[in-house]
Amino acid sequence: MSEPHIPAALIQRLRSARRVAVLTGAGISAESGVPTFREAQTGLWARYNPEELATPEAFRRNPQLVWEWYAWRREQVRQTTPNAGHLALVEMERRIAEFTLITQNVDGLHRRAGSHQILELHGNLFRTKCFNENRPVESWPESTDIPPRCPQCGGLLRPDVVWFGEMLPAGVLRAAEHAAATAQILFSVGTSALVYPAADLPLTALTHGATVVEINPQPTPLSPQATFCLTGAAGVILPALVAQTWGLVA
Ligand code: BV8
Repeated sequence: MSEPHIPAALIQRLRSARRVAVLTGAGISAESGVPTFREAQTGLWARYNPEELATPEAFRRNPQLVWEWYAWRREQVRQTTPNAGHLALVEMERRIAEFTLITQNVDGLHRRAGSHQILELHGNLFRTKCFNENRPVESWPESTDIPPRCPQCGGLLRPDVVWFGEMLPAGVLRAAEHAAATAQILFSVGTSALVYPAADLPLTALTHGATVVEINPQPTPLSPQATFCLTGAAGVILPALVAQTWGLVA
């Protein structure tokens, strides 16, 4: 399949850009085999809607079910590897003076790919915290309890992710808003642009005069406002963008 054509105007802007921000969603991990957030869940989890499971209410109602859903997702992610889309962003970070990678994903694949300047808006599957004290817990005694208990207070442990209805980590969100407000180019990659406040970030970039580039196989609510819409998979378009901008072999 021939390499996708990237508009020359975008290549010129990216070649001369000093400040670039990238917002990624579940779509960038799709080619690694991690199902996107709104795709039907597989097997045991098919009958659950992620938006109903990813809430504090669901955890209070059935902590074991929610803990086991995240344990299943951790296991799924452990068996995947970063894909060409993640790796293209690692190369972009090397090429841009001030680069910020803002991700909604909790799978940790950007860090495993080699990205450094990462803002995890919604936390990380592989970090655990105490539901009562709301502070990270690195380890806890082996036990058959599901969820396991906090070694300090005996409360339930939970994944250190941001659930629907929960506030995003304030410092991370502030840094993401600053990156979006000061970027010359903001890429929105693999996100349905439905979840807030993350979905506000490309609009913040637009109101500050940035070029906003959407990379997604389907249109989203952001598409009509984006400066450029590159339709397709992140794992195909991002390597082509890097190759055509900086002359690398894709
Ligand atoms: C908050 C962690 C303040 C957990 C996630 C009414 C009442 C209460 C709240 C709200 C409300 N209205 C709005 C809100 C706010 C709410 C919200 O936005 N709801 C939405 C559903 C309307 N947001 C919140 O609650 C946030 N907190 O606002 O606090 C507050 C507090 C109380 C009351 C009001 C406000 C917290 C949001 C964070 C939720 N946690 N994840 C977990 O993962 O288990 S969000 C979850 O959705 C994932 O992180 C995911 O990243 C994110 C967004 O989804 P996407 O990444 O976009 O994934 P999706 O599947 O949707 O799309 C994938 C895209 O990829 C598709 O477009 C597809 O075409 C594309 N794709 C597919 N293949 C590829 C591809 N792209 C590229 N390449 C491919 N190969």
